Amino acid sequence: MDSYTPKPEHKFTFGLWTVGNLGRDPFGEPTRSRLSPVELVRLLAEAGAYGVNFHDNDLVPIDATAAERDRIVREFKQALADTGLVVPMATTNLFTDPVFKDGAFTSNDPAVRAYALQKTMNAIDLGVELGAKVYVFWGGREGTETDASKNPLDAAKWFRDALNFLCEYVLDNGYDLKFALEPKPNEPRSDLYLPSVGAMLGFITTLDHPDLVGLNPEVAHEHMAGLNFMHAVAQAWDAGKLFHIDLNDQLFGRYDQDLRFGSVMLKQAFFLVKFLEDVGYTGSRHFDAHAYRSADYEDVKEFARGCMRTYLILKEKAQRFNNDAEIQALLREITADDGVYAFLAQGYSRDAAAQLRATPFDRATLGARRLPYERLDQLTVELLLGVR
Ligand code: GCO
Ligand code: MN
Ligand code: MN
Repeated sequence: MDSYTPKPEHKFTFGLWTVGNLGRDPFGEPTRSRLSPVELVRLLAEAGAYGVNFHDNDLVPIDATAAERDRIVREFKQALADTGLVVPMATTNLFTDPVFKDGAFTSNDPAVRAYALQKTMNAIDLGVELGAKVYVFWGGREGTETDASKNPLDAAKWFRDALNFLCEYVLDNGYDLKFALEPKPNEPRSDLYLPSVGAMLGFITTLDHPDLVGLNPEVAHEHMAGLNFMHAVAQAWDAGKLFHIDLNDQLFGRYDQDLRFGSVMLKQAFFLVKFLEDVGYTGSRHFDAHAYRSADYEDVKEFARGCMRTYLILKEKAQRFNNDAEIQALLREITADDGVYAFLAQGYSRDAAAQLRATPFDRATLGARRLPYERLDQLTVELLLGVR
């Protein structure tokens, strides 16, 4: 037990599909044998996780009979009770089965769109039964290879209709559940609709119940698009839409890597953790990552421990940053405000505009202002490297 030991209050969660990933890739067969949901719950409990999330079919196979479903859910609930793990989030698999080869809610086939709705209603019931308060929508196949195949306006309408229908379903059933949309730019489709956090935020404003719908941003997905993930998270937070978060790691310009949190872009991970802790984000810290294909299940456990441990180390580094006298002095210098422009704080008024027009500005002095960002960044790097 050290200060980097995960505790329930840290809200570290993993999907069944993360530690349960079999190590399959487009070029290779599985390298790990399949563990049952109950075995995965035990593995996560041993690693120190707080919660476990799932797609409907991670838990209940797509062809299960009602009796099989009931037995699986009963055994899973028992494993949760035995280990103390909870289920904060659930989601639907709308991408594995060939029926979804052209998308689910945005399939060109109205029967597939209807089936996707029915599957999601059932999966929402399952998630709520197990305690989920957040329901994620990752549109894994909501996209195209050729734009000859689909009009993006039709796709937007179908996706909107589906979310409106499902919001009503949640309200009609009195469920305490919010939706979190997860954007991704591509993979497995060539192009996915609503590819970034910003795109999703814009889309949500077009829904019938925008208050019920927020974001589940993922590190890897914004990195795949070459974007600054922390900035995207900040925008979602600013809009009151950071309902959930998928933590992992990913180099720019690569295929979807789903690496252990903080394992490659350490500085970005640091600023992300610092942001989440500074603003007081209270939702799940969900790790949507996979162990290397070379890992056995002992190493998978190390992978899970590593995600949480790195988060907690970075959290401590963020506190250190906030308490570092030299860093804080530099920040005070950079953000110094003598109050001269306080008249702009209330926004526009005729008086404020008149006062602003009458204010002289010395551009040369303003342009010559000292901004010691090199020093600040070097101090940050030294702090991260452990010599500060
Ligand atoms: C991916 C996605 C998924 C989703 C998951 C939950 O790139 O495969 O990140 O892992 O997060 O389907 O909806
Ligand atoms: Mn992903
Ligand atoms: Mn994800």
